[in-house]
Amino acid sequence: MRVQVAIIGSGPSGLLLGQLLGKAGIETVIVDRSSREHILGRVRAGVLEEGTVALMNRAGVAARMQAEGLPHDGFSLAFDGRDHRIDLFGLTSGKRVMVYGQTELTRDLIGQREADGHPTIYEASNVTPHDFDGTTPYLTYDKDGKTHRIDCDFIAGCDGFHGVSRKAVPEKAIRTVEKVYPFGWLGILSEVPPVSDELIYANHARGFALCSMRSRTRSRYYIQCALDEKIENWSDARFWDELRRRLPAHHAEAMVTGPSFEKSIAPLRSFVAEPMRFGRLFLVGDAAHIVPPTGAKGLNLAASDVHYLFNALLEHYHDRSNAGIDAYSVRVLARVWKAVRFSWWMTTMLHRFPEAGDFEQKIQEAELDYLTHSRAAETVLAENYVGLPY
Ligand code: RFL
Ligand code: PHB
Repeated sequence: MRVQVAIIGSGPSGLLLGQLLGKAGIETVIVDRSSREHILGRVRAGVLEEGTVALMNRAGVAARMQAEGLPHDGFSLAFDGRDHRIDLFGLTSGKRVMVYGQTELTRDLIGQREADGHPTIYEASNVTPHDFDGTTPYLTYDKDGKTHRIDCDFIAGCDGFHGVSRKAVPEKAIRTVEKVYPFGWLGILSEVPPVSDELIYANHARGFALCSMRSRTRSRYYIQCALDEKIENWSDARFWDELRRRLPAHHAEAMVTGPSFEKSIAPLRSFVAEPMRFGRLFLVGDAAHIVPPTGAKGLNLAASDVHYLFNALLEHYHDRSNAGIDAYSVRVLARVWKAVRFSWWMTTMLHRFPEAGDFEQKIQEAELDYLTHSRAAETVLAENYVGLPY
């Protein structure tokens, strides 16, 4: 098989890139190690920046998101028993975010790819990129007892943090920077109406809590937990009790509870690999960078990477210019590092760190107090939360 762009990974970055390229007449194949069912069943992010929404529109897959997604103009910072609303819309001259689950976005992209007849190979093992430092790169993978080969012009490594693309790069050619946080998030999904119309990010002595949603009837809630916490120790009743204790009383009293149908623990880390291009191999999304979920940036960064790579490939194929390809890594990393900084800052401001002493605690309180009394400080938060421009 031969295509112009071979994409490793059928997550949001691989699918969105494939869809944009397909619409522009550039041939792709997507190769993923997981099954279609597994990919459609993953529960992850929920908040889309306007840039991500615009890319979904450009890819021609925005109809259901526009109909069912929930535009949000603000969110609450809850601490000291009260709410402080961050007026995203007012602070950013009219920008907002869209609450729409990554699971739904993935479903829309896979549905459109299938309708358009572009190929995806699921359950491929030993996917390996070859010769990307020369002019004739190719991928190999095993399936049905055979090894297959895909020749291509470029390889997009959209295969997440645990993928093969980053690992295929010689160690001396890549630099990684990492920070692991001393806690995780325990999250549930439940078919109950959200406690509030807007998201609530809560700082509490017992630990951080987040009230999010997937629709007007489906809630997504998270609590900060210890890294060695075991999911079996968290009955639904224990989760609801702990969540209520971390929220201001009026929210705790209004909370509707019910059985959870998804429950998982995710560790928190910041990670960046530099550069993000190696000859004809590009790293995209989680394959190159991870942020803690507190700023809702992971999926949105994957989308902005796709924006830069798509435009670079368009320039290559349509304008015969490699300027965008040569600039890809520098452009992407400039935006990535600002989101890494913002996600770290939100995480630091809102979580309880096990090793924090009186000094760290007082600084955190001062940070929240400043934020709630300075429009300039609120504007910085809002501008980053809705997403820096690209
Ligand atoms: P993905 O979504 O991880 O997709 C990668 C795809 O590559 C495939 N793959 C391979 N294929 C072939 N060969 C291999 N060796 C392969 N290894 C992996 C995988 O099967 C998969 O289909 O990366 P992508 O597309 O870059 O998208 C990034 C986003 O998924 C990610 O940034 C966010 O979901 C991060 N994230 C969250 N972000 C938020 O903004 N808010 C959240 O609440 C939030 N929660 C989460 C998250 C990420 C999580 N992960 C990665 C474990 C919760 C979790 C649990
Ligand atoms: C989610 O809805 O899953 C979600 C929302 C906001 C975040 C993180 C996760 O910051």
